[in-house]
Parts: sequence; C-alpha cells; structure tokens
Amino acid sequence: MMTVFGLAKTWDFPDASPYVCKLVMWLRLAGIDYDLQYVPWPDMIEKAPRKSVPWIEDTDGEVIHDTTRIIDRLTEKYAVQIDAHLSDQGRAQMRAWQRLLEDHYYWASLVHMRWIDDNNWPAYKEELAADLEPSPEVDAFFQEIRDYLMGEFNGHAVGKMSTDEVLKVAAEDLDALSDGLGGQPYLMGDRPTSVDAMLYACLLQTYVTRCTSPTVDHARTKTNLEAYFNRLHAEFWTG
Ligand SMILES: N[C@@H](CCC(=O)N[C@@H](CS)C(=O)NCC(=O)O)C(=O)O
Repeated sequence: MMTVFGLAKTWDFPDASPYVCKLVMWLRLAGIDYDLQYVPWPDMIEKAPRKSVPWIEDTDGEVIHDTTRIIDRLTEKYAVQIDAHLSDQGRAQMRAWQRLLEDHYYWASLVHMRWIDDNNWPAYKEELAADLEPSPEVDAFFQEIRDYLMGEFNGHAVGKMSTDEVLKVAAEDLDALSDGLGGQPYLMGDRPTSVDAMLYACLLQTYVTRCTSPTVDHARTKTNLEAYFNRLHAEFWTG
C-alpha cells in the first residue's frame, strides 16, 4: 500500500499539516488506499525530501513530495478521473481557488492562528509536544520551530500586515469561498474535484480547531461552508 508521510496527529485532525490533510482527503476522493505514517520533528527535517510534509512512497518505491506534484503524478499514473470533466475555464478557476487556499488562506488563517497568535500558541505547542517529556530542551526546540515559522510568515505578503489586516483578509477569503460555493454541493459544481481536498482541509482546521480567533468566528457565520464541511466529513471520514 502507498505510504503517506506526515508530521503528527493533532487535535482531531489526521495531521497537524493542512497539506497532509489535503492529500489524504484527495486519496479518499480518488479511491486510493494509503497508510499514513508520522515522522515528527526533528526527524522530519532529516527525512523529508524537501524538509516539508507530506511526501509519499508508492507501492513501486517511487517517492514524490509536494501535494500538487503528488496529485498530478498519481492522476497520470492511475488515470484518476475526478478532474477529467472540467473545461479549460473550469481548470483555470480551480487553480485560482487552489492558490487562494494554499498561498493566502493557509497563511492568513491557519498559520496565523496557531503559530503567530500568542493566545493560541501555548495550547498548540502543548499538543505538538504531547508525546515528549516536558523539559527546557523541548521548550527551546519548539520555540526554534515557532521562530522559523514566524520568519516564513513574515516573509510572506500577509506577514507585512497588522493583525487587524490579517484577520480582515482571512475573512475576505472566507467570504469569497462562501460566495463561490453558493448552494453547490462542491466548489466546482455538482461533482467533487481536486480542489475540494484543500478546501476540506482548510475548513477542517478552521472549524475543528481548539484555537480561538475572529477568523473561526467569521467562518461560523458562513453556514454554507460549514454545511459543506460537515457533509464531506461525514461522507469521507466518519460515515
Ligand atoms: N507546497 C507544499 C507545502 C507543504 C508545506 O508547507 N508543509 C508544511 C506543513 S503545513 C511544512 O512541512 N512545513 C515545514 C517547513 O516549511 O519546513 C505542498 O503542497 O506539499
């Protein structure tokens, strides 16, 4: 069976990383069996081909990293049809949603509420370190990772914004996603497509988080997004 390498089970997510959640959801949408194995820090940095999760090792030994590359390769290798019905315009629209989710919402919402917001960091760190014996070394290690993530956040466009601005643009993303979804069952219409995997992952880590944030409060006002999330969750995870 294909192995997916992730970071750690966190709260009620299959993995701390939204990208791992995206990939395992995509594999479920595509009907491909997988085994999720965790490679927590610091081992992940040593073992991951690009120092980030997820990566996969397929049954034939092929190793692939980066969710978009993994999905493209598996689509080709196993003739996965979930996006086959999309027109060129549909594919362009799907790409734009993907970029909004991965290059914007991920930072303005998910990274911000867990890694940057001082109110949520202690609880998140406690969860990340749950399997480790508490010690000053463990504290120092997670502070180092937080500093690294803060550096990445600051180097990103939203990192230049005030907290109020970050919360505003995260809310705008949710508004756009809610309006884009409208009353459709899936983001691209009547059938699930690859982008539903990342939308599901982002909403999972927004609705099922233990962080408190105006972004989470705003997401709760988007009843069509919450209903979409609950439906996919029931269909593919708990059903
Ligand atoms: N473009 C990559 C992004 C993966 C990514 O950013 N993973 C994060 C976890 S959510 C990570 O491993 N970060 C560690 C690092 O950047 O060193 C993908 O689609 O797989």
